Amino acid sequence: DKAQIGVTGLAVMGRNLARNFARHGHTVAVHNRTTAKTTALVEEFGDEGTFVPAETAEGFVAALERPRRLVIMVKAGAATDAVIEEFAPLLEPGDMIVDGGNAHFADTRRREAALRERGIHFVGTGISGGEEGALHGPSIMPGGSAESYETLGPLLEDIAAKVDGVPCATHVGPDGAGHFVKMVHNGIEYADMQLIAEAYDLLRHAAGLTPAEIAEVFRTWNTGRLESYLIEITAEVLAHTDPVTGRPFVDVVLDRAEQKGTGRWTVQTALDLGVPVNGIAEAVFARSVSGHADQRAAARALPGPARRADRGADFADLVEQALYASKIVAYAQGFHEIQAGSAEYGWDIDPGAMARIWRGGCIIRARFLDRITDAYRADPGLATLLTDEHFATALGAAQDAWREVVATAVRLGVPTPGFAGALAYYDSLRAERLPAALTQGQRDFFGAHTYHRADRAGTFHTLWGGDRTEVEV
Ligand code: NBP
Repeated sequence: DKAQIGVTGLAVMGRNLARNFARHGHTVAVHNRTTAKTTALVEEFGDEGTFVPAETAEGFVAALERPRRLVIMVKAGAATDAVIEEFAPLLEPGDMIVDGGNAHFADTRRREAALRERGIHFVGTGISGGEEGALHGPSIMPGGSAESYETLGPLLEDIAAKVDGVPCATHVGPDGAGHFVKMVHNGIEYADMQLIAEAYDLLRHAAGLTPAEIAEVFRTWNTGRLESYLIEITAEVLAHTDPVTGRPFVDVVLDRAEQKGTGRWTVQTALDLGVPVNGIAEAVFARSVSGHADQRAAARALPGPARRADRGADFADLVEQALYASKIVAYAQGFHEIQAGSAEYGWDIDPGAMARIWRGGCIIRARFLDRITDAYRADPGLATLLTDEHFATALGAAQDAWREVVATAVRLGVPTPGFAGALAYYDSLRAERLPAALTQGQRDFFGAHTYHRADRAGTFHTLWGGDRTEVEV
């Protein structure tokens, strides 16, 4: 019997995806550059389903039923190109190559166009949820042609996470749309994590709670509107005691956050698209700041307020409100980027469907995502999530607390770039007038860059070096 699907690249992700397909009753061809991994997979997990191990690329392709569905799970970048070049010549028109790695969407667009010329569907697919998700049900964001989704979709929906019986997989849009949405998903994840970190820092240094007490606060939050995987694991991490020293685990870990790059891509792409994602950018920068040990050591003696924990335990409720409001902003910015990318590349992405497929499997899975789906269902043309009725009401109710939390942080010298940046974005969007008018005046002064007037149409320049009359240009 031929295999319905094949997976090449059997490191943690590929191996678990292959097992997931097999556990769902699909015959899975498996292949890896180093054959030992293929053999090990079949030896260890062969009883979970039907695997067809292949030692060679030819053998792997021959094991697949047509049209062939071949999933690549190798290191993103040059390895992906090498594997595509290895397999594409062996395929026939109508076959599909699914790249489940963390590719940059621009690479996916390039690969899709090149393979389309050869009649092969290239399906750049965002897969979120890490190792565990790959095995038990990830969130799956496939791009590529709608035609490819007809044959591929049912298999992907089979192995995806389910929430209320609905699979966390859907066709995102053509060519690089899937990897684009996965990228923004990761950017939002960075922002969410940063906001949670700031909440912890404030509870610790402004309210004087211990990590164990803060774990309890997060556990309580996880029963309310903030209920999410990230809040849940935050409580777990904070409650953990280092077995070596007996101290809170969070106090023995080096405070230097690392990153693999998808958050950075989200911000770089946002800059190219002209989308203000300062909440996500602050999160990327916060990780970056944490890693600059030299600057941090040099700056340690700079003056600032003593971190006197002068807020009581009731401060936690204000922090919860600031966290929820800032989170709404981060998601609003991420969805703005998705909509801008969709418009730029003609992808026609349904933003509500993205929130729906993030409800399970992935790292940012949360109760809150239903609200986003509802918001876009109520108004598909929604300009910003902030003005959706539910979110606008929540922001309105939270904004006093949000300001007080940011003011407290500033007063005590606790850095909260996420909370403060999100609040500044909120205030910028709601401002009747922005000082951008002054910026335009300066630009016209030094560079004759011209300006528009609020009171009449046309493009104008003031003769700053002369008699300062205004000319229409
Ligand atoms: P890695 O990213 O560590 O890649 C290892 C795999 O790539 C091995 O199978 C290796 O074969 C293969 N490979 C390499 Br490296 N160069 C190759 C080449 N030139 N030709 C053929 N095969 C090559 O694996 P991973 O951690 O399982 O991740 C797989 C993909 O999934 C990556 O793109 C990663 O970014 C993404 N990922 C996603 C998540 C998530 O949560 N969504 C988590 C982790 C990873 P070998 O065995 O012969 O060396």
